[in-house]
Amino acid sequence: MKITGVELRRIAMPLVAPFRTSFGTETARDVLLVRVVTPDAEGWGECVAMSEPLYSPEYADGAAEVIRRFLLPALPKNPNVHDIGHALEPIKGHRMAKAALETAILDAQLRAAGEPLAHFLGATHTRVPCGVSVGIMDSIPQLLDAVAGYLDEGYLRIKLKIEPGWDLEPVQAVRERFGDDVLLQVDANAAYTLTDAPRLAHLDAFDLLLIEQPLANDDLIQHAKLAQRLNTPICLDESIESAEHAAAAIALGSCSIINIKPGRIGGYLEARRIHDLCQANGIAVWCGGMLETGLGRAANVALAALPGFTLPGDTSASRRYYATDITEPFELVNGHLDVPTGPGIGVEPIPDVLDEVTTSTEWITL
Ligand code: NPG
Repeated sequence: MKITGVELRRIAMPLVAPFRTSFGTETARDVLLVRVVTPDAEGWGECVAMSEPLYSPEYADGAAEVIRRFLLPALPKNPNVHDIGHALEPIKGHRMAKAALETAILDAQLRAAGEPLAHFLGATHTRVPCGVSVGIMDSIPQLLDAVAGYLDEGYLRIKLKIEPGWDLEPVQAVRERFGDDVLLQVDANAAYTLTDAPRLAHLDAFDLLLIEQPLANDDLIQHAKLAQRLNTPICLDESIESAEHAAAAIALGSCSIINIKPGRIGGYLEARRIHDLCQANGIAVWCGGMLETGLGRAANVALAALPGFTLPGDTSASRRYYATDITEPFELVNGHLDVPTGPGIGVEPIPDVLDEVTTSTEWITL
């Protein structure tokens, strides 16, 4: 498939409410979009890098630079999506930048062939169960109000962001107010060390689905030690950047669940490899999110429809984050999102809305 050129577009998307995690507070999402143009079709990829390297070493300006300076020149002349990972291999890291470019090419290729992404990936469901991620709040009453609102909207699972100083009390308050039937999990974004094991063990009393990424990204051994001291299953997110990392974590006993974020681990083909590996090893997976617009959300929902995704994902409705999405909004129906059925990722940006939020565009002829 010949690529005529690539557009790098930056958009600024205000969030409906600040989103606080152990690594910072977001009030708006600065997103890099990649549009690949071929004679037959166009394809979109959303880069999940944030504007600052606080969650991972990658950041949006850096991703744009890596794409224009290193990834585009490394592409084969007529790339097929299956060759891209190999062609980009010599460039180390930068998995968010690689994922955005590969997804745009995959989308263009599938649109040209008339094939939906969900079909290409091997999806077995037509809708996916949805959870919601709830940020750190200023007070417990504020948190309880937020959780009540999400449960009213129909979310099937609640994930609470935690950090030292905001962990046992909010979890206990949510359990007391909403009962033991609510599917509940926590996400520490690497905010603890192994010396916190006694405190984290108190979470066992609350029958959580999982605790996500309690320790630092490269602490696979420490996670394995922590797993022996907790009854709550450990789920890894930041630690898993590839299928190789997943294999190491499984072999070491560092986790029993993995959060797959395609935009962070190099794209949907690598995401499927991790899914297949986990399925073969009896490890449950679920689909994470990074505040994607409708473009990234559409592709995540397609992935979440694969058979090994047995836990609800952070595949929330568009309005969880954005008053106006750049695509038709994803809406919750009985706690589920429908998997798009159109060719490629199955959704398009709405031109006027996209123009309104665009802060810059750059065209690169190939
Ligand atoms: O629903 O899209 C979503 C966000 C879910 O909590 C969520 N994402 O650590 O998993 C995370 C967190 C995140 C958001 C991480 C943005 C990095 C950037």
